[in-house]
Amino acid sequence: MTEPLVLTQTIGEGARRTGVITLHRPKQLNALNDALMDQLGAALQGFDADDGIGCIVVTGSEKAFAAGADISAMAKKTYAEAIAENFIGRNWETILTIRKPVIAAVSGFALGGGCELAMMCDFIIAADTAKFGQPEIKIGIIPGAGGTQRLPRAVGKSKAMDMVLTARMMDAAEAERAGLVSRVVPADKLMDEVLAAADAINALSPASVLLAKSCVNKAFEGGLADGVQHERRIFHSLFATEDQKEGMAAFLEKRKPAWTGR
Ligand code: DAK
Repeated sequence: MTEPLVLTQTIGEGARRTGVITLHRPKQLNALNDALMDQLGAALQGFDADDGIGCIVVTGSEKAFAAGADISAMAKKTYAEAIAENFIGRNWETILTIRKPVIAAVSGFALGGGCELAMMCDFIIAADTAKFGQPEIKIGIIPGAGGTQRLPRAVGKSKAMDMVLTARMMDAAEAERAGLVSRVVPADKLMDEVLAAADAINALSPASVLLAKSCVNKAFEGGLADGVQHERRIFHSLFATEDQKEGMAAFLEKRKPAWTGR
């Protein structure tokens, strides 16, 4: 049997646990190829469909989250082949269809397609060893999995241009200052911190979690007016749930809410 390119495990005790997906091509620093992206997509969809899972974590190794798209698999690709195969579009963006929160736990290199994959997650928690970059320009291409669009939204135009045009790497401290990552933690505490964040999410009302995620993502996809209008509709719709009644009643009664997911 061939070795899997992603490893999955379920962590936690409560009614909703955390699904952890570990990218696993250690010798190639988790360089992303089609087979790995197919397996990642299947693992994400499996956890998304599992009622016992509240939150999903995508991580890599200590040395690399992922060092980019696999250059050896792309080197000879022609323009006609890239179009015919729908390269990237076919299976690299499954993560964008996942409704549950997906946290990227990044240690070491997150370069090229690896940085783009991390940015497709809902938020990034980084080890102090993390290094982010879009170095594609050094190999005669440009970022092709959303990097030119998501990086400027995350860090602003000037820093994104700097990274995309010079191919320089950004360390974890700079990534936190720039807003690319939500927190930086010591490398040996990375998974503890990420699993604690996931647990905090697992304890919340599943409906508000899914809808809050979709609203924040809306801010990234369209214009401000559309986003605010979308948020208003979703906000109104939450008043149809039992969890809204329970959450507010619990606050007023100074007790913990008992979520039912209804
Ligand atoms: N692809 C394939 N193999 C890779 C790789 C990659 N991206 N990155 C590393 N490896 C392999 C190395 O070749 C080496 O293999 P062996 O020689 O041992 O067989 C092994 O991993 C260990 O790497 P190093 O020996 O280089 O390790 P170091 O610690 O010295 O250096 C490094 C680590 C991350 C700085 C270095 O490996 C590096 O610069 N890697 C390449 C980083 C990079 O350029 N990444 C961007 C890839 S391009 C598109 C859409 C999207 C994309 C493209 C097109 N279209 C829609 C058309 C996306 C493109 C990319 O992501």
